[in-house]
Amino acid sequence: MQLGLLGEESNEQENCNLPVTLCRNYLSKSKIDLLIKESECYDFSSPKIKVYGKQHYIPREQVWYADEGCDMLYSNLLVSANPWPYYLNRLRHQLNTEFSQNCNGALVNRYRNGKDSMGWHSDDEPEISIGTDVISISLGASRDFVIKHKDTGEKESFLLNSGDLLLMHFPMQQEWLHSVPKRQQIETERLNLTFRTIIPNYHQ
Ligand SMILES: O=C(O)CCC(=O)C(=O)O
Repeated sequence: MQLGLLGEESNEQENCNLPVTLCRNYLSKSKIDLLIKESECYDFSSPKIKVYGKQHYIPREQVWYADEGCDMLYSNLLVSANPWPYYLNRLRHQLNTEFSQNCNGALVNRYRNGKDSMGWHSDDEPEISIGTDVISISLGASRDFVIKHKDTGEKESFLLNSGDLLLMHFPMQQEWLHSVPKRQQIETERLNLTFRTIIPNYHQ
């Protein structure tokens, strides 16, 4: 397990006892702008999910882009694979090459402002291929990303800025929870792209 801090100019990697690698400024300004522009055409929605027996809208918007057959069950909702947008797909191929992954889907989360959030959870859906990493890219407003160990309660927080990349290494999802807490003072939007490897046709 490791925490790596990779800057654009240095390939230094710091090893701590945490299951993530953080690459600061992974994306250039022009790539960030292209992805944000493209996201204006993404088919976002804010589905209702059941929490303690009551229906609530999720406190953010999301959309799932993936290869055919890579549908995902998310918060008990079956989300069909939407065909890849051009720049998101190019980024997926770049990440797969650079990080030796085989990601075939990306969940795009839109936090409209600091009132939007993501509660404690793990990306441990059964259709996620065992042994794979989840690659997370941040665009727009900076937000805290917090991880908490399921047994010890140990917590770490990372401020994720536009262009940063965070790798969540296997088996982090089995051992840790993560969340993006509300930050009332933030008025601008953040996008998060999480690239995952799904077992094709798992839900068919
Ligand atoms: O927005 C983030 O940084 C985290 C997103 C996340 O937790 C998820 O997609 O499962």
